[in-house]
Amino acid sequence: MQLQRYAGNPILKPKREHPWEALNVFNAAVAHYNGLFHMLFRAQGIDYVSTIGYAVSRDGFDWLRMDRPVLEPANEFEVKGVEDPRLTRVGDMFYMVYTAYSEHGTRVSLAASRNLIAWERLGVILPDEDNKDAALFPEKIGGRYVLLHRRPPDIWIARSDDLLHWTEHRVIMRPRPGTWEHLKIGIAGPPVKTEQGWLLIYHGVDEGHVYRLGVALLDLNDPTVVLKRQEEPILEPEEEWELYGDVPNVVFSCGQVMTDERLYVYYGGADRVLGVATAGMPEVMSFIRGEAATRL
Ligand code: BMA
Repeated sequence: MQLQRYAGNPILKPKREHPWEALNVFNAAVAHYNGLFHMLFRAQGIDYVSTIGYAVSRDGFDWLRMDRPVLEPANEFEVKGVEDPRLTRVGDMFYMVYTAYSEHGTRVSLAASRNLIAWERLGVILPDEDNKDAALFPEKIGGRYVLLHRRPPDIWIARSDDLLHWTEHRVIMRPRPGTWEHLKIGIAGPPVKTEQGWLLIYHGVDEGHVYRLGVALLDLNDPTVVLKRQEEPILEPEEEWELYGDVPNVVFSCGQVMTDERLYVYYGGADRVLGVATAGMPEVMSFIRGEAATRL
């Protein structure tokens, strides 16, 4: 499976007239709900403090954004920014898992909303450890909430009864040595449910610090089991705005949407702008159903 870039990329660029999003807009979470695409994106002004903005779209390509952030640093764990949102709808609530950044380091934090604009903080959910790249599954599995997170260099899973206290931490995927994901891996957006398993987009970093995207499939009932994992990346930096920006050679995703027709993967290019790349359902299904190109 390979992603095809949208010809109109980048879909979102920094806006000089708004200090909070004047320098970089990147790493976005996206949900398709009530016929609209809803985006939460990471924004930075020239002070490099990140906030989270909101944008909305009919088709997933043309976006209208709000002129103010929906989440700004608000406590001692967030002094240097709120970063890299991952958005999951569970029941009738939206949950945003994000990185709180401060002198304490990076902390996985959770906020909840009914309307995607007004967010209520539930706080740091993985305390006392540097962690990031976390997202909630959209439903309970075996009666418990499930979270993916990252203890470098691996992707981890954890379970909870109340979303606040997380136990049963286990590694589910490690980097494959000598490949495009040699140094470390972390999830992109939350897993997408299919009949054959949870589709997981993830990022990998090589020894030259190039960020690429890959794809895996996790067992529906036991997501610690990796059923498939494609050897080749599904997207790697090629365009000028992916090669040059604030951090060079980066395609980094925090979210995707799957409709009946296709998979839309939203990603930051070089930590400066936002793009989208897609795959048609036949291509997605050939990865999910196919035998080829799998080495765990
Ligand atoms: C990661 C995260 C991302 C960023 C990437 C590349 O550690 O901080 O937000 O896009 O590095 O700089």
